[in-house]
Amino acid sequence: MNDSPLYPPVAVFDEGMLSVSSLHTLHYEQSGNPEGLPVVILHGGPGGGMQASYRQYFDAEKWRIVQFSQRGCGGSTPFAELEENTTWDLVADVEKLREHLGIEQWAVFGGSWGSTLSLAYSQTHPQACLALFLRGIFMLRKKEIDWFYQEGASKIYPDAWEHYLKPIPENERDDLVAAYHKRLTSDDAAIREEAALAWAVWEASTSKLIQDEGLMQRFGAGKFAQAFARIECHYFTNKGFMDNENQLIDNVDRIRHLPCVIVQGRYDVVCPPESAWELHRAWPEAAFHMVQNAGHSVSESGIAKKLVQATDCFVKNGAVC
Ligand code: STX
Repeated sequence: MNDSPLYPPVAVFDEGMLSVSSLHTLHYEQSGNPEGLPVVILHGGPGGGMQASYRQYFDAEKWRIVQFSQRGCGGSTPFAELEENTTWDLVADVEKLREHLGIEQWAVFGGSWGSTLSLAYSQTHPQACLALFLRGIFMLRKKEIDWFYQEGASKIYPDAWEHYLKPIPENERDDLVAAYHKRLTSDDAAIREEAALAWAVWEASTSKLIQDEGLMQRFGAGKFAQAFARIECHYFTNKGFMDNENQLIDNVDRIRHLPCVIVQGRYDVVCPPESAWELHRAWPEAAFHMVQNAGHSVSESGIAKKLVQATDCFVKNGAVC
């Protein structure tokens, strides 16, 4: 019996590489119905890369699903590149892709860092957006970074935390993001790789309500960690390239007219519910779902169910639920 809330796997009908600067080229894919309602999927990290499974949150007969891998990750090139890689570069890239595909307006779907980028993009280009589907809210503020990379999540996962601390000598542990940044940008590939692996496995160890060994292995395999860890740490070191800490909350008024749904796992240790709650308070018109039996991951069934329900509602009725 298949009780997954997700739609079945969806085939790609168009794929390409879009040059967005003299340095960066993005890999994108379109799936679903070419005549359907357009949606762009913004993946997490930053540096996580697009996944085929993200398409399964949409009815492929009704949606024109657009995905791409953000600068420096997935199939985008150059791999793990930090130059010309900022929040505002990515916001401009989303617009370049929309124009390249001849789409007037689209819905925006993003979780975790994808929610950060969805807010930054829609607040910069509200006229291009139809609706927002947000999950595992992350606004890249100091308290959010500190909780996960310095002290907080450490108390819930002390065992995984030991592995995260391992590459960093004791005398550098008062600023772990800075200590990691130094190693992730080292000229020595072995130092970069050790740090990237420990950083990525920490996130994989804490992403689900029930720890998933398979996810830990996937985050630790191949080149994934190099892009994920380097790009995340680069963004966090630079405070997300925001003008101020509360920018994404303060600018909610720019997007408040848009239908929006916020889905949050109660036991999300990577992006704790406080941020989703603050966004909900700043934007009470947005539908808000606290999923009681879920952590951070988009694949957890309670989260997936609410997201599929929301995309179904919007494509049928033009409203979120
Ligand atoms: N970063 C969390 C985030 O955006 C703080 C994220 N965590 N895991 C992911 O993204 C992927 C599943 C996309 C790798």
